[in-house]
Formats: sequence, structure tokens, C-alpha cells
Amino acid sequence: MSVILSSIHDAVGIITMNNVTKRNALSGALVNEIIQCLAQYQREEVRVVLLRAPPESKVWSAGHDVNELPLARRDPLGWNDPLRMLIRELETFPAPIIAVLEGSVWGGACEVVFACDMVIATENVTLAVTPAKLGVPYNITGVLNFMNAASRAIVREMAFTAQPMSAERAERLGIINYMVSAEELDDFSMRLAMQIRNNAPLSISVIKEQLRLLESAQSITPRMFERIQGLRRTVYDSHDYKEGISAFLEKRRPDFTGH
Ligand code: LCV
Repeated sequence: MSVILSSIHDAVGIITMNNVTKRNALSGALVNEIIQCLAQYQREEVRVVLLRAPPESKVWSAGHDVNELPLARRDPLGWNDPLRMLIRELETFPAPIIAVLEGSVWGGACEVVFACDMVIATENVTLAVTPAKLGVPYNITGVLNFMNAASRAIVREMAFTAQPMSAERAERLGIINYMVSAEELDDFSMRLAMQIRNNAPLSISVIKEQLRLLESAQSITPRMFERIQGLRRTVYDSHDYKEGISAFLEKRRPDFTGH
């Protein structure tokens, strides 16, 4: 059974993540279907994409599928990890993607939201950046995406506390574009999409790619890269990494020791 729903209305594509029993955890299966759908949208010259969960969802996405994280001694967020593949597809899709949020957004799903071009959220939305809660060493481009989404102090607060941030505060901080009522979400999202849809698609796709390239333009030396990868390895080789994943799977609180 498909874990997404898809429809196209007047060159506006709507992808609904629909694996509700698993809270739209970003499994390989769900990610692959989104990627295939985006490829189809590119062939059909879709001009705007709305990425959403079913109406009135309590959880937009629970983030990376924790069952698919390696238990130890392997980089959990390597190049071919489904979450990493999805982020790159969203960033390079040649038309704007609008995250239409209802419910809670967790972990890597926050980065999915930040990898979209704009964000509209209902008042009940929360955003929780969770590597510190699970004991996961987030990867370099993921950290850069968080840095591009919020200010220095806010990125640190979200990363170190792993606490959910309200849509109201996220809008006030410019992390999301609009907070609207649940009743107006659909009409508001479609109105915004049509504003974009009626503009010049070539100009928009080139501006989107320019923004991506310039946002990612960071001077990082091989020595810096190796240091970061070495530091990350100490995390995913650690007791705490295993403990964080095991505690989640065993539905208990983790007991982190710092080793
Ligand atoms: C697999 C899940 C998940 C899930 N994976 O429903 O950013 S990083 O570095 O942390 C990155 C590695 C990452 O994104 O990690 C994942 C971070 N996500 C979270 O910490 C959220 C984990 N999930 C939850 O806290 C709860 O599931 C929420 C609050 C989202 C929903 O709670 P609710 O009570 O409504 P359940 O917890 O009962 O979950 C329903 C089913 O979805 C599975 C969960 O195991 C359960 O499956 P079973 O019915 O088979 O027990 N599920 C939820 N999240 N991230 N599976």
C-alpha cells in the first residue's frame, strides 16, 4: 500500500505523507515514494509543491525512522541514508516546495521542513530538533541547514534542549513564514502556491538554485572535515548512542553516561 497520496491541480503538486500508524516516520519506503513523486512532478513540469500530512494530523512527521538507524559503529546519517537523500531532493527540486504543517514535527523532519522553501503552520504545530535526545551525531550538511534556518542562539537552544518550539514562537523568529488557523490552512496554502505558480518558472527555479548554492558556500578545509567526522565517530561509537536508540526502541527513558 502506498504511504503517500499525490495530486496535481493546475501545475501545483500536493504530496501527503500518509503513514499515519507510524507517525510518518521517514522510513526508506516513505522517502522513496516522495522522491519518485517529485521525479514525476518534474516530468509534468509542476511549478509548486505542497508537502503535507493528512488534515488534522497530530504528528506531521516523527522524523528519521529510528528502526532504520544503525545500532553502533556506523555513521547513522551517511550520504545514502534516506533522510539525507530526501533533503537533497527537496533542495534541488527545480520549483518551490512549501511545507504545510499540522501537528508535531520531530528530528530529521525539522530539517525536511527547513529544506523546503517556505513553511506554513497551524497554531498546534511544534518543532523539536532531537539529536541530543537520542544521542545522535547529526551530519555536517544537516547542521548547516539548521544554521541557515535560525539565529546562532536559537539553533543552540533547539539543538541542546531538544524541546519542541511552538509555531507562534517559530513564526516570531522567522523560522516559518506563516502561522494560520487549521480552518484556513488549505485555502491559505493554495493561494500562496498560486501566487508562485503564476510567476515565471524558469526565473524561480534559477533563483532557488542560486540560493541553494550560495547558502551552502562554506569554506571547510579537509582538516576541518576530518576533525568533524572524527568527533562524530566518537558519538556513534559510544555507549550513549546505543543507549539512545535502544531506549527509544524499548520505549523507556535513556540513561546517558557521557561515554
Ligand atoms: C520509527 C516511530 C517513530 C520514529 N521512528 O505515537 O534528528 S535526529 O538525529 O534525532 C534523527 C535521527 C531523528 O529524526 O530521530 C527521530 C527523532 N524523532 C523523535 O524523537 C520522535 C519519536 N516519536 C515520538 O516521540 C512519538 O511517537 C510521537 C510524539 C511522534 C507520537 O506519539 P504517539 O503516542 O502519538 P506512538 O509513540 O505510539 O508511535 C506510534 C507508532 O509509530 C512509531 C512508534 O514506534 C509506534 O509504533 P508501534 O505502534 O509499532 O509501537 N514511531 C513513532 N516515531 N521516529 N517509528
